[in-house]
Amino acid sequence: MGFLADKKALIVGIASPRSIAWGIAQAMKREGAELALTYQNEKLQGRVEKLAIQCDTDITLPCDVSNDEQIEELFTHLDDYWDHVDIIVHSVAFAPRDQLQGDYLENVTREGFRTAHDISSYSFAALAKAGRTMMHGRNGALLTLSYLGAERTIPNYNVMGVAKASLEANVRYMATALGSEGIRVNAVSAGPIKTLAAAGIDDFNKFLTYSERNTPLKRNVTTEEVGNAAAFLCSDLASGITGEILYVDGGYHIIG
Ligand code: 0WD
Repeated sequence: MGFLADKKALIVGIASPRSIAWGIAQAMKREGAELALTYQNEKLQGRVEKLAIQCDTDITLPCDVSNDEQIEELFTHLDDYWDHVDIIVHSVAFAPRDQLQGDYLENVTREGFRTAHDISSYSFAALAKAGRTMMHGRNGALLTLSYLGAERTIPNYNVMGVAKASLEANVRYMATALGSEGIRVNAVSAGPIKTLAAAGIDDFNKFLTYSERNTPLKRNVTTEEVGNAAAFLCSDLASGITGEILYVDGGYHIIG
């Protein structure tokens, strides 16, 4: 029996088989969790439905996290299938492409800043607000994905780094707000992985090569490794851990 047996996990943020959220879904499924997957829009619906079959679920629901009504409806629909949810994974980020290149101050705009923070940080709190009732009294766990650019300046990451700093603060405030309900809130700070979202960052391939050479493990991490850590953090094995940012980056964050 896996360490997530009897857990029900809602996974938000699968866009392709390369998505970190897909690595998380596979690890959670392997450990015995029952899954529900969301898709951002109709364009991604078919792809997510195919992936859902691979992890034995027919629960696929629409959710654009920039829309409060869709977030509310997500939990209304989920309630038709499940009487509670144990785990919510938020693996979503977005900033307009022109914000993810060059000189931060030349390129950042009020609108770009707002969008990056809305979709990449606020939406985590929005999911928790809407999902709180279904998680109540279940030793629930919320998990999001961050990146080292929250703490250090990384070329071209720019406003997304500022949004990730906000997301990490969100983890701490949410963990404090939900702790008395037995709900834990954590993040995995993943090393660079080639996904659709990463392709939007200028010179991302160069950075992958740089990190491969310089990381203590001398290689980049995989979505499977991030998935395993996420599954652990959302399981009862991690019952004493909340408000934590766990690095799954081959040790890159420790180098000087
Ligand atoms: O190197 C990387 N790939 C890293 C990613 C290193 C460290 C952290 N992360 C983070 C990302 O910042 C993000 O928070 O991991 C999370 C997942 O990203 P990913 O797996 O790298 O990227 P991807 O497979 O593209 O999934 C992110 C998805 C979107 O994909 P696209 O490429 O279509 O933007 O987030 C979803 C969307 O499907 N998304 C939304 N979902 C609902 N509503 C929205 C939205 N408004 N916007 C984006």
